Amino acid sequence: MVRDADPDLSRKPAGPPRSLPARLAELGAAANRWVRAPLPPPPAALRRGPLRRDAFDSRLRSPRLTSLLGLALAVAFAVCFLTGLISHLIQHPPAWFWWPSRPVGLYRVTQGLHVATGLASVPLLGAKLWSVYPRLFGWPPARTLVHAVERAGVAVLVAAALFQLFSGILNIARWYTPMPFFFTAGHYWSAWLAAGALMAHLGVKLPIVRRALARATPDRTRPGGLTRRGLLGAVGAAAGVITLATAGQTVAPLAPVALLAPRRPGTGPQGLPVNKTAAGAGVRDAAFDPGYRLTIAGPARTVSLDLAGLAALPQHTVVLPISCVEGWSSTGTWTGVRLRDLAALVGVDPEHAEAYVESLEARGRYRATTVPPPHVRDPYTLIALRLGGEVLHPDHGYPARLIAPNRPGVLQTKWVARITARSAS
Ligand SMILES: Nc1nc2c(c(=O)[nH]1)N[C@H]1C(S)=C(S)[C@@H](COP(=O)(O)O)O[C@H]1N2
Ligand SMILES: [Mo]
Repeated sequence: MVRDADPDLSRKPAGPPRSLPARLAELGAAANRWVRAPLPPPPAALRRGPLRRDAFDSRLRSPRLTSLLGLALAVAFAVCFLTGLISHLIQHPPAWFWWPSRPVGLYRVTQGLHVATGLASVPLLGAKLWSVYPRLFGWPPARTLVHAVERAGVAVLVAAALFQLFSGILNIARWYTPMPFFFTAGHYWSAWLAAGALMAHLGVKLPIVRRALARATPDRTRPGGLTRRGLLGAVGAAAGVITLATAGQTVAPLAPVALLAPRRPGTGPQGLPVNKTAAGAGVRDAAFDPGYRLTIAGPARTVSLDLAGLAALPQHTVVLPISCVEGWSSTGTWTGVRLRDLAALVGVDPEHAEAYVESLEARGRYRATTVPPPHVRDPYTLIALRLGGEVLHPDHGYPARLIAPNRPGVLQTKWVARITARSAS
């Protein structure tokens, strides 16, 4: 290959010495030529099986098909990433992060979208990978260094995307055996990997996508065979069926057709699903112990209340959902004591208070939680004693559980034993 008009680096420059920026520009140009230089071809003897020329002859595959699937997938991934990020930030809030307590069902919507877009991505990703997988056997495997780096980026993207979908589905199914790592951390960091690789991939492919979508290329599929429209319709239908068969876990009217959802609203004791039971948490004895007291500690005093003492405080009733990170949600009618009243009881101004709520549960990741000021202040935030008019079922947190508006289920601590209130300002 002849390269024209490139300055010959070996020749001494004529005239005054060049500036540093000029030298850097030359170095950059040389590096650019080097990484784009053709790599030596691999031995031709390896060119067998799927690596042989024209091993894949489906005429259904085209840049247009791949672009359409890729765009749908990019939208689904973007919604899934952003809603997942919100959920992560609520659970691990950095100092700058602020999440409101209203609207009460906002988290139910964002997390419902997170799980729905993740599940709809399964057929989209499957079809997208099918539309490009012959490239896996492209020859030569890497034309230039740049090409090799781009392919490595695609490998990271595919691996991270598959990992996200598989780990998310395993978490929905609560099947942790195949995941010998902490799901939340793995799912979170791999999401950044997928997002970064996706941005790079989009940057590289955007010109191709634009070209493929600019003009309506004729569908050159064989007569009588599956058409592009047919394939896209089937993929869309698959995504639709998956969504319909799972959305009922959070959209109550769809519950009867939620055949793929492991948890559904209205099921379980007192009409509410249960993730961890009282027996599973090892709190049955402590919960039914007549010596049970709820301890509220504050800067002014510490108060211990038995069940009669709690029942003697002003009671309030609110209608709030439990919105699990796994995508299911269910509305309950809760009655109990306002957390803000308990903060005031121990000498903390409830308008600017933070509360640390601990469970009878001795171990377990979700045995304690911090309730931030917007939620302590909110009159809907209760230490609930009753659900649907009845005394709390043991599996729903008897004798007392936290229920707050617009919060992930994992932060709605059950079997509350101790509350520490402090001023947040
Ligand atoms: N102490 C304690 N509280 C807990 C949990 C837990 O494991 N331990 N699980 C949480 C999770 S993940 C959810 S979704 C809700 C479910 O509440 P429910 O069982 O009353 O529906 O409780 C939360 N409260
Ligand atoms: Mo949950």
